[in-house]
Amino acid sequence: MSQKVTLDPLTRIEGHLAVRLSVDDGKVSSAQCSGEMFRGFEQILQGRSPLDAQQIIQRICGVCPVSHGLASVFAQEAAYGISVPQNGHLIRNIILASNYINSHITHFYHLSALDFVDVSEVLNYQGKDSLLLNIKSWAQDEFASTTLFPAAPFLPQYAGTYLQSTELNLGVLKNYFVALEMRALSHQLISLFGGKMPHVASLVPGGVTEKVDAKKIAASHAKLQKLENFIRTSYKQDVLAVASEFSEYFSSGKGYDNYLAFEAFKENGPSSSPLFPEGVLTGGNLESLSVSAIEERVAYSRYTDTSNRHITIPDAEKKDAYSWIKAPRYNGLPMEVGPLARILIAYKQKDPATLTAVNSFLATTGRSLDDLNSCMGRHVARYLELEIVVKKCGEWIAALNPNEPTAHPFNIPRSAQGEGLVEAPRGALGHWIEIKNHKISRYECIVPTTWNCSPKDDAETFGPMEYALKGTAIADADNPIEAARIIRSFDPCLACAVH
Ligand code: NFE
Repeated sequence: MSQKVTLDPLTRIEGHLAVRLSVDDGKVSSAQCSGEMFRGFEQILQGRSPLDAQQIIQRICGVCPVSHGLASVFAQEAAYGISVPQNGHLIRNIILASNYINSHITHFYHLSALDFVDVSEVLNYQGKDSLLLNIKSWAQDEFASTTLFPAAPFLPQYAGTYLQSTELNLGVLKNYFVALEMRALSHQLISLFGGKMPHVASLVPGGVTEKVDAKKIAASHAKLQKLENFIRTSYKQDVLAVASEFSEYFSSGKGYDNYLAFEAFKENGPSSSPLFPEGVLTGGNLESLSVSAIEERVAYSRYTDTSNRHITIPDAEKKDAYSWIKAPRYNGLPMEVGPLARILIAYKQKDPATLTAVNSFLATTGRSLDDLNSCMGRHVARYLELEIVVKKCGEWIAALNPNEPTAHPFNIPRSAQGEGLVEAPRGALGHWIEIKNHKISRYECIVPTTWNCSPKDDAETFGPMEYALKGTAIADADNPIEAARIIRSFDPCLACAVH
């Protein structure tokens, strides 16, 4: 039997994503991912002062603005030929690390966990935990007024199987609420050096405008300690519980096994080594990255055929196009980007912290490295990298020096161009700026979710998420929870993807 299954809008992600599945005899035979709107940030920047760039471009997204701000100042620093003092690098790493913490916790608890957790178990809670009792009392009120529970914010939720044990369901549900406090804390940590969050105010070419003092250092340590504690206990426990009980998801949602990552978290400027290395991994073979091999294809994207990596001209009526997302390709190949790409590329390069984290996970769970290429592997990779990032963030805070500057001065040249590459929480992010007569003449971004949620290209090759959905068994076409779990494992952000 052939069926069409549409997830539109796919909820509990950022932005507007529609996924259309063809299902034959209960299995996905093909998938189409559509970014459902056009935004035009690249056009907005044309003709403006380059100094506006890092502020305006952060508005692409409220989830990962730090990454867009960083890519923009990196591109400008390359264009202006200026360097950044050590404090500037450290502060940028600290705010990016806090953004990872915020983003990964949000993704697991507030976007994905409801695919695995039966929140209605709280109605039968008999214990004394005050948070769970509060949730129970609210749930009973909701249930009484609508005869339906779960209710918002836990809806919409596809029906499916959930964690078996009451204890686990209630544990993750409780942490759903604790995670809200952690998200606030991570934003406060960013704000100490970023001025505010989302959309940090302090990022400028040459460094950051915020100064370092002993009070801020002490406050950052205190906030990070609470975050680290949550990550090492609750987040770890909950991810591993879901991974253990839904172990079949180590075999589904497998991608092309093609990964790409830029360098992430450099401590000391362009020549220093990063926390996570760049690279391209295809079928287990590691290559060094060549940015010139990145192209954007538009055969099925709503852009003119003349659009490419350097040009973006919308064409809403384009025949056969089904997405506002372009199709980035590396040497013609689709690439998965994100935490799994970072972890596998660092592992292949024998990065010591990554080797320890991954090997320890494999040893305690009996999984293989190949299992990580999966829906559940993406969740695990997110947790594994966060443990590494949060530890390193403490070292960056400790290395701040109140007696040293945080920014270097600069002049904007009449004409210049620059490239800014960064690893956002969801993966490889690139910004390219061109300046003529002191104004931006061209600005282009290639964004993580543009890679992952891209449509087919001119060679009819599916995007990474489209490919990962193929072959998925769908038990109930009215509740395609299996597909939703795979889609959410990529942590898609459509606001970013269409930018
Ligand atoms: Ni809008 Fe983002 C991250 C970037 S995703 S969340 O992470 O850049 O494409």
